[in-house]
Amino acid sequence: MQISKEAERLLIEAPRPSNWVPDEYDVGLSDIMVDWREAEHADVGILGVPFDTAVMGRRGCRFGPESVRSSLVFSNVYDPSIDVDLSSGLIITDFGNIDVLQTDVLGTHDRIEQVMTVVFALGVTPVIIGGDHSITYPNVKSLINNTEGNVGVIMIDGHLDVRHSHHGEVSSGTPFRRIMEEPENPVLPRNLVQVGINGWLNSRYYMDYCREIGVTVIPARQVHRRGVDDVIIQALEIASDGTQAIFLSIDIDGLDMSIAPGTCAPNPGGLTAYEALEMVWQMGQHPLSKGLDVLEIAPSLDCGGVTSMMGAALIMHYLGATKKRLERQHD
Ligand SMILES: [Mn+2]
Repeated sequence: MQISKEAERLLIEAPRPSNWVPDEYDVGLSDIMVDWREAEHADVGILGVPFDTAVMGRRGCRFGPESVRSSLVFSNVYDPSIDVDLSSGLIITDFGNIDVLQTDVLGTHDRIEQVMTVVFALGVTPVIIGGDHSITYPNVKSLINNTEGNVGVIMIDGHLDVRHSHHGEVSSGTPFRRIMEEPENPVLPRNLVQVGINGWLNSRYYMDYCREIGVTVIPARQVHRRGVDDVIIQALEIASDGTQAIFLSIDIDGLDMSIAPGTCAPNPGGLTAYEALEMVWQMGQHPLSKGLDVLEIAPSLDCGGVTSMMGAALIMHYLGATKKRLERQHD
C-alpha cells in the first residue's frame, strides 16, 4: 500500500513483542499480520497513539499501545465462543504508532487527522489503541473527511465527555461536544449513543445538556437490567439512522473497575466483560461499522495487566466482527 510521504513521516514502527511461547498448532495474531508496505491491501490497520497529555487526572495511557499490543500477541486467532478463525479471510496490518507531540494537544490532533484521513481513504478499517479520549475527535474527523453524509457514533464510557473545556482548553473530557459542534454537523446529537455512563462520575449539568440536544445516554445500570442485546439493537438503530458510517469508541472506563482498574477514573458498576465483548461483536458486524478506538488503558495503574488484556480481547472481537461484516459484503 502506498501512503503519502507526509503521513508516512508521522508513523513510528511498533516494537514486535517477543514473549510468545511457540506451539505448532497455535496461530497468534502476530503470525498472520502483514507488512503494510509490502501488502497490496489490508482490511484492518492497527495504529497506536501513545498520548495522554489531555488527561486531567491520573496519566499513564500513553503506554497503552505498548501494553495492549503485548497482550494482543497472546491472542490466538480462533475463538470457539463465536467460532471465528482469523487465520484466513482477513488481512491485518500494523501501521505502528503515530508520532505525537506530548507538549501539544491540538498539534497532536492535527497529526492524527493527517494520518487517519489517509488510512480511511485506503479503505482500511482502523483499530486505534490510545491514548486518551481526546483523540476520538481527530479519529471521527478523519472518518468524516472520507464520508459523504452523516456519521453515527457509539461510545462506551463511564463519562459523558461533553465538557466545554478544562481551564479553557481541549481535554479528554471534551471530544464529543467538539464532534457535535463541527461545521455542518456531520455528527448529529440524535446519532450519538453513550453506553456505560455511570453514577457519581458525571455532572447533572452535562447530563441535562445531552438530554436537551437529543443524545441517547444508556447508563451501565440500564444495560445490566435490560440486557445487552436490547441495548445493542437500540444503539445501532440510533447510530445508523440516516448515516453513512458508524464509529465505535471505547473508553475502557466504561467497563467495571474490577475488570478495568488500569485507567484514570475507574467505574464501579460499569459494563461487564461479557456485555462489552458482546457489544463489540454485534456492533462491529453492522454494515456501516468503519472503525474502532480503544482508549484510556494505563498500564502503570493496572493490576496484573488485566486492563490491557481486556482491551486486547475487545480488539480481537472487533477483528472477528469485521471479518463477518466483510464476508457479508462480498456475498
Ligand atoms: Mn472518555
